[in-house]
Amino acid sequence: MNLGFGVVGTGAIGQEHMKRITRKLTGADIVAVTDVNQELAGNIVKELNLNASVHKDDTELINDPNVKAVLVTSWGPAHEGTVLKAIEAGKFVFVEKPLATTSEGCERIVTAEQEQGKRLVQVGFMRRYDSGYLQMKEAIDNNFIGEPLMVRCSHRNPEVGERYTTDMAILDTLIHEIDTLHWLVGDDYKSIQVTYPKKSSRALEHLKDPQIVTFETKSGIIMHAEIFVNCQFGYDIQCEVIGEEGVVKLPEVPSVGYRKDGVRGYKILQDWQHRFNDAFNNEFQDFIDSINQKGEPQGPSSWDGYIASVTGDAGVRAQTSEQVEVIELPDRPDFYKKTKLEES
Ligand code: NAD
Ligand code: NAI
Ligand code: ISE
Repeated sequence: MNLGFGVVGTGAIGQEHMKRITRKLTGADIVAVTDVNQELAGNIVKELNLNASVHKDDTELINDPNVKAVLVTSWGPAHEGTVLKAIEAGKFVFVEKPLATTSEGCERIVTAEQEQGKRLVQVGFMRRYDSGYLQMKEAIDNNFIGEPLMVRCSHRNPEVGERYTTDMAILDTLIHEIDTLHWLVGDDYKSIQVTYPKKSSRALEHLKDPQIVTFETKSGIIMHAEIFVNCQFGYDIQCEVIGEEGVVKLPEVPSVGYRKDGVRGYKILQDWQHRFNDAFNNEFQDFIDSINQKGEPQGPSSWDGYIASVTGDAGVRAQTSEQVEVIELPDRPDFYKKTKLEES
């Protein structure tokens, strides 16, 4: 039987995910939706021609017996409340990042999930499903470049709006690198430092942009991450791991090469939707298949959401102090033993 999704938050990414579940993937249907903007929720049901109930809020949606998995794509501050209610009802949850906006909130979720007794939650850290990152991880795990020593990466968005604040560079944007980099090299973070290069004149008054983040891991790997969210030219994600015997680099997204007007070039993507479309498809198909075939999700867990949040908090402290901030990570409980993706 298909997995019945109830969607909480039918905004930009909620609509994207609804389209992929109904049009691209197999094994699941959208059976219910809700949004604080009820008109928006009703309109998307009509637009996609879905046989889905429109509920007044997340509580009513979670109590709908047709809903077996809750897709949380509301804005970040609303995630924790919905995830906790879904766990209490024993329903599976796919929650977009962040798991919750505070590490205390993430801890409450981790505690509730363990008390409930089995893994129910997967967090939307889709880069672990991107074929480029997976190829890099396979090479590192197979010792192809020897011991990793350094990492260099960039997370560039063409521009951001007025609501984007300096801390969001860590909590909304770098959060993807925070999750991906330690997974890639199989190590834990020890410290984080933020430095500010010359500010771009394209950044709004209130925003510090670009920023450079330096992580050190427990084994001594140094990782430099550039966050530049007004870079103008495109959505550009770069990553390179330098090892004792070689280097692996994230592949560029293929695009048609051209020669025109004296230029030899390639187009650069402009948004995360296109850059990570395949990764989003893969993460959802894995979530659906794991639940349908094995009875629980196996992708990034609420523990991964929690340690990303603890690391993000240290990053925000480092933005203010401009000093090296220690990252105190709790031990991983047996309940959150390594997932298949991490073992592969
Ligand atoms: P959005 O503002 O377009 O959509 C959010 C929707 O949630 C809105 O329609 C809003 O009305 C609704 N909403 C808010 N609070 C609600 C509540 N309590 N109950 C029901 N509905 C509620 O936002 P978005 O860009 O779609 O982002 C949503 C989430 O997705 C965020 O957590 C964001 O961090 C995440 N996101 C992840 C990625 C990624 O690359 N993985 C990319 C974009 C967004
Ligand atoms: P959005 O603002 O377009 O959509 C959010 C929707 O949630 C809105 O329609 C809003 O009305 C609704 N909403 C808010 N609170 C709600 C609540 N309590 N109950 C029900 N509905 C509620 O936002 P967007 O861009 O879709 O982002 C949503 C989430 O997705 C965020 O957590 C964001 O971090 C994450 N995201 C993840 C990305 C990724 O790369 N994985 C990319 C973009 C966003
Ligand atoms: C957004 O929420 C995302 O998750 C995107 O992947 C990221 O590139 C962007 O900076 C965030 O705002």
